[in-house]
Amino acid sequence: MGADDEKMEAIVAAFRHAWNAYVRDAMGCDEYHPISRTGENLTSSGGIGYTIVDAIDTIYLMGLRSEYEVARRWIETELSFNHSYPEVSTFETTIRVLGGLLSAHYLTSDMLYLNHAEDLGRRIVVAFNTLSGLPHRTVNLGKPHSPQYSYITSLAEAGSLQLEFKYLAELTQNDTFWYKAEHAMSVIRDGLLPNGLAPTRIRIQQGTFQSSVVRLGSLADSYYEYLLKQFLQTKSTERLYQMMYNNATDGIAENLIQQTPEEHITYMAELDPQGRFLNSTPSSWNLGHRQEHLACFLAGSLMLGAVTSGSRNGHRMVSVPPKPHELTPRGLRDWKMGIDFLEGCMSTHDTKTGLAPEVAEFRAVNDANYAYDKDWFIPRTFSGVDRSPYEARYMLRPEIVESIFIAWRLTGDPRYREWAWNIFSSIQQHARIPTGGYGTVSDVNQVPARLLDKQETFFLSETLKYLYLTFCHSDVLPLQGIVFNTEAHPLPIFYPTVVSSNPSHL
Ligand code: DMJ
Repeated sequence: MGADDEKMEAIVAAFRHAWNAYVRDAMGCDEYHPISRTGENLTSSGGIGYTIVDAIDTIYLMGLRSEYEVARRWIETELSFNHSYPEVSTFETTIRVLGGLLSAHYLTSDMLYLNHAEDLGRRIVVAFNTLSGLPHRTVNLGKPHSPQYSYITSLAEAGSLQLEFKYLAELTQNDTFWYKAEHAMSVIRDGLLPNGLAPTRIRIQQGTFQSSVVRLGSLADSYYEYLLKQFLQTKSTERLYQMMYNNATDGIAENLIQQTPEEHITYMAELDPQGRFLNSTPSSWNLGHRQEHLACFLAGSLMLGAVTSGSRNGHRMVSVPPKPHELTPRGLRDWKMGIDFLEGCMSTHDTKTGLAPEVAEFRAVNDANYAYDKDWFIPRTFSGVDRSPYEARYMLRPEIVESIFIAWRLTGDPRYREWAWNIFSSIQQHARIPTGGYGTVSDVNQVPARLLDKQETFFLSETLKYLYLTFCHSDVLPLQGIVFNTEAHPLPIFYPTVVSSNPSHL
Protein backbone atom coordinates (compact mmCIF):
# COMPACT_ATOMS: atom_id res chain seq x y z
CA MET A 1 0.00 0.00 0.00
CA GLY A 2 1.36 3.37 -1.04
CA ALA A 3 2.55 6.32 1.03
CA ASP A 4 0.70 9.57 1.63
CA ASP A 5 3.62 11.99 1.45
CA GLU A 6 1.75 15.08 2.52
CA LYS A 7 0.44 13.52 5.72
CA MET A 8 3.79 11.92 6.48
CA GLU A 9 5.43 15.34 6.20
CA ALA A 10 2.89 16.89 8.56
CA ILE A 11 3.60 14.18 11.16
CA VAL A 12 7.36 14.62 10.75
CA ALA A 13 6.89 18.36 11.30
CA ALA A 14 4.98 17.59 14.51
CA PHE A 15 7.76 15.29 15.65
CA ARG A 16 10.34 18.01 15.04
CA HIS A 17 8.20 20.50 16.96
CA ALA A 18 8.23 18.15 19.96
CA TRP A 19 11.85 17.03 19.67
CA ASN A 20 13.43 20.42 18.95
CA ALA A 21 11.74 21.94 21.98
CA TYR A 22 13.16 19.14 24.13
CA VAL A 23 16.66 19.71 22.69
CA ARG A 24 16.36 23.45 23.25
CA ASP A 25 15.16 23.22 26.87
CA ALA A 26 16.11 19.87 28.34
CA MET A 27 18.67 18.02 26.19
CA GLY A 28 19.89 14.93 28.03
CA CYS A 29 17.14 14.95 30.65
CA ASP A 30 14.93 11.93 31.05
CA GLU A 31 11.64 13.81 31.05
CA TYR A 32 10.45 17.06 29.52
CA HIS A 33 8.09 19.70 30.88
CA PRO A 34 7.19 21.80 27.84
CA ILE A 35 5.29 24.60 29.59
CA SER A 36 7.90 25.44 32.20
CA ARG A 37 10.51 24.55 29.56
CA THR A 38 12.47 22.41 31.98
CA GLY A 39 13.77 18.86 32.15
CA GLU A 40 13.99 16.33 34.93
CA ASN A 41 16.04 13.20 35.56
CA LEU A 42 15.02 9.91 37.14
CA THR A 43 18.26 9.71 39.11
CA SER A 44 19.91 12.55 40.99
CA SER A 45 23.24 11.96 39.26
CA GLY A 46 22.10 12.13 35.65
CA GLY A 47 19.79 10.96 32.92
CA ILE A 48 19.56 7.41 31.64
CA GLY A 49 18.44 8.31 28.13
CA TYR A 50 14.72 7.99 28.72
CA THR A 51 13.64 10.54 26.11
CA ILE A 52 16.61 10.33 23.72
CA VAL A 53 16.91 6.55 23.53
CA ASP A 54 13.13 6.17 23.44
CA ALA A 55 12.94 8.57 20.46
CA ILE A 56 16.01 7.69 18.40
CA ASP A 57 14.47 4.95 16.26
CA THR A 58 11.58 7.26 15.30
CA ILE A 59 14.13 9.93 14.35
CA TYR A 60 15.98 7.39 12.23
CA LEU A 61 12.83 6.08 10.54
CA MET A 62 11.71 9.61 9.72
CA GLY A 63 15.07 10.26 8.06
CA LEU A 64 15.90 13.25 10.28
CA ARG A 65 19.66 13.23 9.77
CA SER A 66 20.83 16.19 11.83
CA GLU A 67 18.49 15.28 14.70
CA TYR A 68 19.79 11.72 14.51
CA GLU A 69 23.41 12.91 14.80
CA VAL A 70 22.56 15.01 17.86
CA ALA A 71 20.82 12.07 19.57
CA ARG A 72 23.56 9.58 18.66
CA ARG A 73 26.30 11.93 19.86
CA TRP A 74 24.60 12.26 23.26
CA ILE A 75 24.39 8.49 23.54
CA GLU A 76 28.04 8.17 22.55
CA THR A 77 29.40 10.85 24.87
CA GLU A 78 26.97 11.18 27.78
CA LEU A 79 24.91 8.05 28.28
CA SER A 80 25.77 6.14 31.43
CA PHE A 81 23.83 3.72 33.56
CA ASN A 82 26.17 4.00 36.50
CA HIS A 83 23.66 5.99 38.54
CA SER A 84 22.61 4.77 41.95
CA TYR A 85 19.87 6.90 43.36
CA PRO A 86 16.97 6.46 43.36
CA GLU A 87 16.16 3.08 41.90
CA VAL A 88 14.48 3.02 38.51
CA SER A 89 11.57 0.92 37.29
CA THR A 90 12.69 -2.45 35.94
CA PHE A 91 9.81 -2.51 33.48
CA GLU A 92 9.91 1.08 32.21
CA THR A 93 13.70 1.02 31.82
CA THR A 94 13.50 -2.25 29.91
CA ILE A 95 10.73 -1.26 27.50
CA ARG A 96 11.91 2.29 26.87
CA VAL A 97 15.70 2.26 27.18
CA LEU A 98 16.75 -1.35 26.58
CA GLY A 99 14.06 -1.66 23.89
CA GLY A 100 15.15 1.64 22.31
CA LEU A 101 18.82 0.63 22.21
CA LEU A 102 18.01 -2.77 20.73
CA SER A 103 15.82 -1.35 18.02
CA ALA A 104 18.38 1.38 17.19
CA HIS A 105 20.96 -1.40 16.80
CA TYR A 106 18.57 -3.47 14.70
CA LEU A 107 17.84 -0.57 12.33
CA THR A 108 21.41 0.75 11.99
CA SER A 109 23.71 -2.20 12.93
CA ASP A 110 25.67 0.37 14.98
CA MET A 111 27.51 -1.43 17.81
CA LEU A 112 27.30 1.65 20.02
CA TYR A 113 23.70 0.73 20.81
CA LEU A 114 24.34 -2.95 21.39
CA ASN A 115 27.22 -2.24 23.76
CA HIS A 116 25.01 0.02 25.84
CA ALA A 117 22.17 -2.51 25.66
CA GLU A 118 24.40 -5.28 27.00
CA ASP A 119 25.65 -3.07 29.81
CA LEU A 120 22.10 -2.08 30.73
CA GLY A 121 20.84 -5.67 30.45
CA ARG A 122 23.50 -6.84 32.93
CA ARG A 123 22.46 -4.15 35.39
CA ILE A 124 18.75 -4.96 35.09
CA VAL A 125 18.84 -8.74 34.95
CA VAL A 126 19.76 -9.06 38.63
CA ALA A 127 16.22 -7.89 39.40
CA PHE A 128 15.15 -11.46 38.58
CA ASN A 129 17.19 -12.83 41.51
CA THR A 130 14.24 -13.46 43.83
CA LEU A 131 12.91 -16.61 45.47
CA SER A 132 10.29 -17.10 42.77
CA GLY A 133 12.26 -15.66 39.86
CA LEU A 134 9.74 -12.84 39.33
CA PRO A 135 11.63 -9.56 38.92
CA HIS A 136 11.74 -6.81 41.51
CA ARG A 137 9.78 -3.73 40.47
CA THR A 138 12.80 -1.47 40.72
CA VAL A 139 16.52 -1.82 40.27
CA ASN A 140 19.52 0.22 41.36
CA LEU A 141 21.46 0.56 38.11
CA GLY A 142 24.62 1.85 39.82
CA LYS A 143 24.63 -0.90 42.46
CA PRO A 144 22.67 -3.70 40.86
CA HIS A 145 23.42 -6.23 43.60
CA SER A 146 22.15 -4.08 46.47
CA PRO A 147 19.34 -5.68 48.52
CA GLN A 148 15.79 -5.24 47.33
CA TYR A 149 12.65 -5.04 49.40
CA SER A 150 9.76 -4.81 46.94
CA TYR A 151 6.92 -7.14 47.83
CA ILE A 152 4.30 -6.88 45.13
CA THR A 153 4.63 -6.50 41.38
CA SER A 154 2.13 -6.49 38.54
CA LEU A 155 1.33 -8.78 35.67
CA ALA A 156 2.53 -6.21 33.13
CA GLU A 157 5.78 -5.49 34.95
CA ALA A 158 6.76 -9.15 35.30
CA GLY A 159 5.30 -10.39 32.04
CA SER A 160 6.51 -7.89 29.50
CA LEU A 161 10.30 -7.91 29.61
CA GLN A 162 10.73 -11.02 27.48
CA LEU A 163 10.93 -9.63 23.93
CA GLU A 164 13.80 -7.37 24.94
CA PHE A 165 15.76 -9.91 27.01
CA LYS A 166 15.37 -12.69 24.45
CA TYR A 167 16.64 -10.53 21.60
CA LEU A 168 19.50 -9.32 23.80
CA ALA A 169 20.32 -12.97 24.62
CA GLU A 170 20.44 -13.79 20.93
CA LEU A 171 22.64 -10.84 20.03
CA THR A 172 25.07 -11.41 22.88
CA GLN A 173 24.76 -15.22 22.89
CA ASN A 174 24.22 -14.98 26.64
CA ASP A 175 21.43 -17.38 27.57
CA THR A 176 21.09 -16.00 31.13
CA PHE A 177 19.09 -13.10 29.72
CA TRP A 178 16.78 -15.57 28.01
CA TYR A 179 16.19 -17.98 30.85
CA LYS A 180 15.68 -15.36 33.56
CA ALA A 181 13.00 -13.59 31.52
CA GLU A 182 11.37 -16.80 30.41
CA HIS A 183 11.28 -18.29 33.91
CA ALA A 184 9.14 -15.34 35.06
CA MET A 185 6.57 -16.43 32.45
CA SER A 186 6.42 -19.91 33.91
CA VAL A 187 5.72 -18.51 37.38
CA ILE A 188 2.82 -16.49 35.96
CA ARG A 189 1.56 -19.48 34.00
CA ASP A 190 1.35 -21.60 37.14
CA GLY A 191 -1.03 -19.10 38.77
CA LEU A 192 -3.38 -18.33 35.87
CA LEU A 193 -7.12 -18.48 36.48
CA PRO A 194 -9.00 -21.35 34.80
CA ASN A 195 -10.32 -18.86 32.21
CA GLY A 196 -6.79 -18.12 30.94
CA LEU A 197 -6.74 -14.63 32.48
CA ALA A 198 -4.85 -13.39 35.52
CA PRO A 199 -5.30 -10.91 38.35
CA THR A 200 -3.10 -7.82 38.19
CA ARG A 201 -1.04 -8.18 41.40
CA ILE A 202 1.55 -10.84 42.27
CA ARG A 203 3.64 -11.45 45.38
CA ILE A 204 7.23 -11.33 44.16
CA GLN A 205 8.95 -13.78 46.49
CA GLN A 206 6.13 -16.34 46.62
CA GLY A 207 5.19 -15.98 42.97
CA THR A 208 1.48 -16.16 43.82
CA PHE A 209 -1.35 -13.86 42.77
CA GLN A 210 -3.15 -11.58 45.20
CA SER A 211 -6.89 -11.16 44.99
CA SER A 212 -7.00 -8.22 42.55
CA VAL A 213 -8.83 -6.93 39.49
CA VAL A 214 -8.65 -8.75 36.14
CA ARG A 215 -8.46 -6.30 33.25
CA LEU A 216 -6.69 -5.40 30.03
CA GLY A 217 -5.62 -1.92 31.15
CA SER A 218 -3.02 -0.71 33.62
CA LEU A 219 -0.88 -3.27 35.46
CA ALA A 220 -1.92 -5.98 33.00
CA ASP A 221 -1.98 -4.76 29.36
CA SER A 222 1.41 -5.64 27.89
CA TYR A 223 1.44 -9.13 29.48
CA TYR A 224 -1.30 -10.10 27.01
CA GLU A 225 0.50 -8.27 24.20
CA TYR A 226 3.72 -10.21 24.91
CA LEU A 227 1.99 -13.60 24.96
CA LEU A 228 1.24 -13.16 21.27
CA LYS A 229 4.49 -11.43 20.42
CA GLN A 230 6.71 -14.02 22.09
CA PHE A 231 5.01 -16.57 19.89
CA LEU A 232 5.68 -14.38 16.85
CA GLN A 233 9.20 -13.24 17.77
CA THR A 234 10.93 -16.58 17.52
CA LYS A 235 9.09 -17.95 14.52
CA SER A 236 6.76 -20.85 14.81
CA THR A 237 8.12 -22.93 17.65
CA GLU A 238 6.87 -21.15 20.75
CA ARG A 239 3.68 -23.21 20.90
CA LEU A 240 3.32 -22.80 24.61
CA TYR A 241 2.87 -19.05 24.27
CA GLN A 242 0.40 -19.63 21.48
CA MET A 243 -1.60 -21.83 23.81
CA MET A 244 -1.46 -19.28 26.63
CA TYR A 245 -2.47 -16.57 24.16
CA ASN A 246 -5.37 -18.62 22.81
CA ASN A 247 -6.60 -19.39 26.33
CA ALA A 248 -6.39 -15.71 27.21
CA THR A 249 -8.40 -14.62 24.15
CA ASP A 250 -11.00 -17.29 24.98
CA GLY A 251 -11.17 -15.80 28.48
CA ILE A 252 -11.54 -12.28 27.06
CA ALA A 253 -14.28 -13.37 24.64
CA GLU A 254 -16.20 -15.21 27.33
CA ASN A 255 -15.73 -12.84 30.27
CA LEU A 256 -14.65 -9.33 29.34
CA ILE A 257 -15.88 -8.15 25.96
CA GLN A 258 -19.29 -6.44 26.21
CA GLN A 259 -21.72 -4.39 24.14
CA THR A 260 -23.76 -1.45 25.32
CA PRO A 261 -27.56 -1.84 25.04
CA GLU A 262 -28.47 1.29 22.99
CA GLU A 263 -25.55 2.20 20.74
CA HIS A 264 -24.06 -1.29 20.64
CA ILE A 265 -20.58 -0.03 21.45
CA THR A 266 -18.10 -2.85 22.00
CA TYR A 267 -15.96 -2.30 25.08
CA MET A 268 -13.74 -4.19 27.48
CA ALA A 269 -15.10 -4.67 30.99
CA GLU A 270 -13.08 -5.74 34.03
CA LEU A 271 -13.61 -8.36 36.70
CA ASP A 272 -13.42 -7.27 40.32
CA PRO A 273 -12.88 -9.97 42.92
CA GLN A 274 -15.14 -10.09 45.92
CA GLY A 275 -13.10 -10.37 49.05
CA ARG A 276 -9.49 -10.78 49.97
CA PHE A 277 -8.92 -14.32 48.93
CA LEU A 278 -8.48 -15.34 45.37
CA ASN A 279 -11.40 -17.45 44.33
CA SER A 280 -11.44 -18.79 40.83
CA THR A 281 -15.18 -19.50 40.52
CA PRO A 282 -16.73 -17.00 38.10
CA SER A 283 -19.64 -16.11 40.41
CA SER A 284 -17.21 -14.61 42.88
CA TRP A 285 -16.23 -11.82 40.47
CA ASN A 286 -18.18 -8.62 39.72
CA LEU A 287 -18.25 -7.13 36.25
CA GLY A 288 -17.02 -3.50 36.15
CA HIS A 289 -17.78 -1.36 33.10
CA ARG A 290 -14.74 0.85 33.27
CA GLN A 291 -12.28 0.86 30.36
CA GLU A 292 -8.88 2.53 30.30
CA HIS A 293 -7.42 4.02 27.13
CA LEU A 294 -4.53 1.60 27.71
CA ALA A 295 -6.77 -1.41 26.98
CA CYS A 296 -7.29 -0.27 23.38
CA PHE A 297 -3.94 -1.77 22.33
CA LEU A 298 -5.83 -5.06 22.38
CA ALA A 299 -7.91 -4.23 19.30
CA GLY A 300 -4.87 -4.33 16.99
CA SER A 301 -3.36 -7.19 18.94
CA LEU A 302 -6.47 -9.31 18.42
CA MET A 303 -6.36 -8.62 14.68
CA LEU A 304 -2.66 -9.47 14.50
CA GLY A 305 -3.29 -12.65 16.49
CA ALA A 306 -6.17 -13.59 14.17
CA VAL A 307 -4.00 -13.49 11.03
CA THR A 308 -1.06 -15.36 12.60
CA SER A 309 -2.00 -17.64 15.46
CA GLY A 310 -5.56 -17.81 14.09
CA SER A 311 -4.69 -18.59 10.48
CA ARG A 312 -5.35 -22.06 9.07
CA ASN A 313 -2.47 -24.44 8.33
CA GLY A 314 -0.11 -22.40 10.47
CA HIS A 315 0.37 -19.74 7.80
CA ARG A 316 2.19 -16.80 9.24
CA MET A 317 0.21 -14.23 7.30
CA VAL A 318 -2.87 -14.23 5.11
CA SER A 319 -4.45 -12.02 2.42
CA VAL A 320 -4.98 -8.30 3.07
CA PRO A 321 -7.71 -8.25 4.36
CA PRO A 322 -7.88 -11.92 5.34
CA LYS A 323 -10.42 -14.11 3.58
CA PRO A 324 -12.75 -15.95 5.98
CA HIS A 325 -11.59 -19.37 4.79
CA GLU A 326 -7.97 -18.46 5.71
CA LEU A 327 -8.83 -18.18 9.41
CA THR A 328 -9.71 -20.76 12.03
CA PRO A 329 -12.99 -20.30 13.96
CA ARG A 330 -10.98 -18.73 16.78
CA GLY A 331 -9.14 -16.54 14.28
CA LEU A 332 -12.46 -15.35 12.81
CA ARG A 333 -13.83 -14.63 16.26
CA ASP A 334 -10.74 -12.62 17.26
CA TRP A 335 -10.64 -10.73 13.96
CA LYS A 336 -14.22 -9.55 14.46
CA MET A 337 -13.66 -8.86 18.14
CA GLY A 338 -10.61 -6.70 17.22
CA ILE A 339 -12.46 -4.72 14.55
CA ASP A 340 -15.49 -4.13 16.79
CA PHE A 341 -13.37 -3.23 19.78
CA LEU A 342 -11.36 -0.71 17.75
CA GLU A 343 -14.61 0.88 16.65
CA GLY A 344 -15.66 0.98 20.31
CA CYS A 345 -12.37 2.67 21.26
CA MET A 346 -12.95 5.20 18.48
CA SER A 347 -16.33 6.07 19.95
CA THR A 348 -14.49 7.42 23.01
CA HIS A 349 -13.04 10.09 20.71
CA ASP A 350 -16.51 11.61 20.56
CA THR A 351 -15.51 14.46 22.88
CA LYS A 352 -15.20 18.23 22.51
CA THR A 353 -11.52 17.96 21.60
CA GLY A 354 -11.89 14.79 19.51
CA LEU A 355 -9.41 13.12 21.89
CA ALA A 356 -10.14 10.02 23.96
CA PRO A 357 -10.02 10.21 27.75
CA GLU A 358 -7.84 8.15 30.05
CA VAL A 359 -10.94 6.28 31.35
CA ALA A 360 -14.43 5.71 29.92
CA GLU A 361 -17.32 4.04 31.70
CA PHE A 362 -20.07 2.30 29.71
CA ARG A 363 -23.78 1.75 30.16
CA ALA A 364 -24.33 -1.82 31.29
CA VAL A 365 -27.17 -3.95 30.01
CA ASN A 366 -30.02 -3.75 32.58
CA ASP A 367 -28.69 -0.60 34.23
CA ALA A 368 -32.05 1.03 35.02
CA ASN A 369 -30.45 4.00 36.81
CA TYR A 370 -28.11 5.05 34.01
CA ALA A 371 -28.14 8.86 33.92
CA TYR A 372 -26.33 9.87 30.72
CA ASP A 373 -27.68 10.50 27.22
CA LYS A 374 -25.12 8.40 25.40
CA ASP A 375 -23.83 4.93 26.21
CA TRP A 376 -20.58 6.05 27.82
CA PHE A 377 -19.29 8.82 30.06
CA ILE A 378 -16.09 9.94 31.75
CA PRO A 379 -16.09 9.06 35.45
CA ARG A 380 -14.67 11.91 37.48
CA THR A 381 -13.45 10.41 40.66
CA PHE A 382 -10.04 11.85 41.32
CA SER A 383 -8.74 15.39 41.12
CA GLY A 384 -5.05 15.91 41.67
CA VAL A 385 -3.39 19.06 42.97
CA ASP A 386 -3.98 20.79 39.67
CA ARG A 387 -7.68 19.87 40.05
CA SER A 388 -8.05 18.11 36.74
CA PRO A 389 -9.86 14.78 36.95
CA TYR A 390 -7.38 12.10 36.06
CA GLU A 391 -9.95 10.11 34.09
CA ALA A 392 -10.68 13.03 31.72
CA ARG A 393 -7.06 13.49 30.58
CA TYR A 394 -5.44 12.73 27.27
CA MET A 395 -1.81 12.04 28.07
CA LEU A 396 -0.64 11.80 24.41
CA ARG A 397 -1.12 8.05 24.63
CA PRO A 398 -0.60 5.74 21.63
CA GLU A 399 -2.89 2.74 22.15
CA ILE A 400 -5.70 3.72 19.80
CA VAL A 401 -3.40 4.89 16.98
CA GLU A 402 -1.34 1.74 17.52
CA SER A 403 -4.41 -0.40 16.86
CA ILE A 404 -5.39 1.79 13.91
CA PHE A 405 -1.92 1.27 12.39
CA ILE A 406 -2.22 -2.52 12.69
CA ALA A 407 -5.79 -2.45 11.34
CA TRP A 408 -4.65 -0.37 8.36
CA ARG A 409 -1.75 -2.71 7.55
CA LEU A 410 -3.95 -5.82 7.84
CA THR A 411 -6.96 -4.50 5.90
CA GLY A 412 -5.88 -1.63 3.63
CA ASP A 413 -9.24 -0.06 4.51
CA PRO A 414 -8.91 3.75 3.99
CA ARG A 415 -11.21 4.51 6.90
CA TYR A 416 -8.32 3.67 9.24
CA ARG A 417 -6.15 6.34 7.65
CA GLU A 418 -9.03 8.77 8.07
CA TRP A 419 -9.32 7.93 11.76
CA ALA A 420 -5.58 8.33 12.25
CA TRP A 421 -5.62 11.69 10.51
CA ASN A 422 -8.56 12.93 12.61
CA ILE A 423 -6.75 12.00 15.81
CA PHE A 424 -3.54 13.64 14.61
CA SER A 425 -5.49 16.80 13.72
CA SER A 426 -7.05 16.89 17.20
CA ILE A 427 -3.62 16.54 18.79
CA GLN A 428 -2.37 19.41 16.62
CA GLN A 429 -5.31 21.56 17.52
CA HIS A 430 -5.44 20.96 21.26
CA ALA A 431 -2.14 19.60 22.60
CA ARG A 432 0.42 21.57 20.58
CA ILE A 433 2.22 24.33 22.44
CA PRO A 434 3.05 27.16 20.03
CA THR A 435 6.44 27.82 21.66
CA GLY A 436 7.46 24.17 21.27
CA GLY A 437 6.44 20.71 22.46
CA TYR A 438 3.10 19.06 23.26
CA GLY A 439 1.36 18.86 26.62
CA THR A 440 -1.07 16.53 28.35
CA VAL A 441 -4.69 17.67 27.78
CA SER A 442 -6.24 18.03 31.22
CA ASP A 443 -9.87 17.47 30.17
CA VAL A 444 -10.84 16.17 26.73
CA ASN A 445 -14.27 17.81 27.08
CA GLN A 446 -12.98 21.30 27.72
CA VAL A 447 -12.34 23.75 24.87
CA PRO A 448 -10.06 25.61 24.70
CA ALA A 449 -8.03 22.81 26.24
CA ARG A 450 -5.96 23.42 29.33
CA LEU A 451 -2.56 21.74 29.10
CA LEU A 452 -0.52 20.10 31.83
CA ASP A 453 3.26 20.41 31.89
CA LYS A 454 4.27 16.96 30.64
CA GLN A 455 5.35 15.64 27.25
CA GLU A 456 5.44 11.89 27.79
CA THR A 457 8.36 10.10 26.13
CA PHE A 458 5.95 7.64 24.51
CA PHE A 459 4.55 10.51 22.43
CA LEU A 460 7.85 10.47 20.49
CA SER A 461 8.50 6.75 20.57
CA GLU A 462 4.97 5.47 19.99
CA THR A 463 2.19 7.92 19.15
CA LEU A 464 4.00 9.82 16.41
CA LYS A 465 5.76 6.68 15.15
CA TYR A 466 2.50 4.75 14.70
CA LEU A 467 0.86 7.78 13.07
CA TYR A 468 3.82 8.14 10.69
CA LEU A 469 3.85 4.44 9.83
CA THR A 470 0.12 4.55 9.07
CA PHE A 471 0.87 6.93 6.19
CA CYS A 472 4.14 5.29 5.04
CA HIS A 473 4.45 2.73 2.29
CA SER A 474 3.59 -0.64 3.80
CA ASP A 475 7.07 -1.95 2.90
CA VAL A 476 8.43 0.07 5.83
CA LEU A 477 8.69 -2.28 8.83
CA PRO A 478 6.42 -5.01 7.45
CA LEU A 479 4.48 -6.86 10.14
CA GLN A 480 5.70 -10.17 8.72
CA GLY A 481 9.29 -9.42 9.71
CA ILE A 482 9.17 -7.62 13.02
CA VAL A 483 7.46 -7.34 16.36
CA PHE A 484 7.03 -3.98 18.06
CA ASN A 485 7.82 -4.06 21.73
CA THR A 486 5.24 -2.43 23.98
CA GLU A 487 6.98 0.93 23.57
CA ALA A 488 6.80 0.65 19.73
CA HIS A 489 10.44 -0.28 19.27
CA PRO A 490 10.71 -2.63 16.29
CA LEU A 491 12.66 -5.84 16.89
CA PRO A 492 13.23 -8.52 14.28
CA ILE A 493 11.60 -11.93 14.19
CA PHE A 494 14.44 -14.46 14.43
CA TYR A 495 15.29 -18.13 14.75
CA PRO A 496 17.03 -18.39 18.13
CA THR A 497 20.48 -19.92 18.16
CA VAL A 498 21.30 -19.09 21.78
CA VAL A 499 18.88 -21.67 23.24
CA SER A 500 16.56 -24.36 22.06
CA SER A 501 13.49 -22.54 20.77
CA ASN A 502 11.17 -25.10 22.32
CA PRO A 503 10.49 -23.93 25.88
CA SER A 504 9.99 -27.40 27.29
CA HIS A 505 11.43 -26.29 30.63
CA LEU A 506 8.57 -23.84 31.14
C1 DMJ B 1 3.81 2.91 27.19
O1 DMJ B 1 4.87 3.19 28.02
C2 DMJ B 1 3.73 1.45 26.87
O2 DMJ B 1 2.94 1.28 25.74
C3 DMJ B 1 3.20 0.62 28.01
O3 DMJ B 1 3.05 -0.72 27.68
C4 DMJ B 1 1.86 1.16 28.45
N1 DMJ B 1 1.80 2.57 28.58
C5 DMJ B 1 2.57 3.47 27.80
C6 DMJ B 1 1.79 4.26 26.79
O4 DMJ B 1 0.52 4.57 27.09
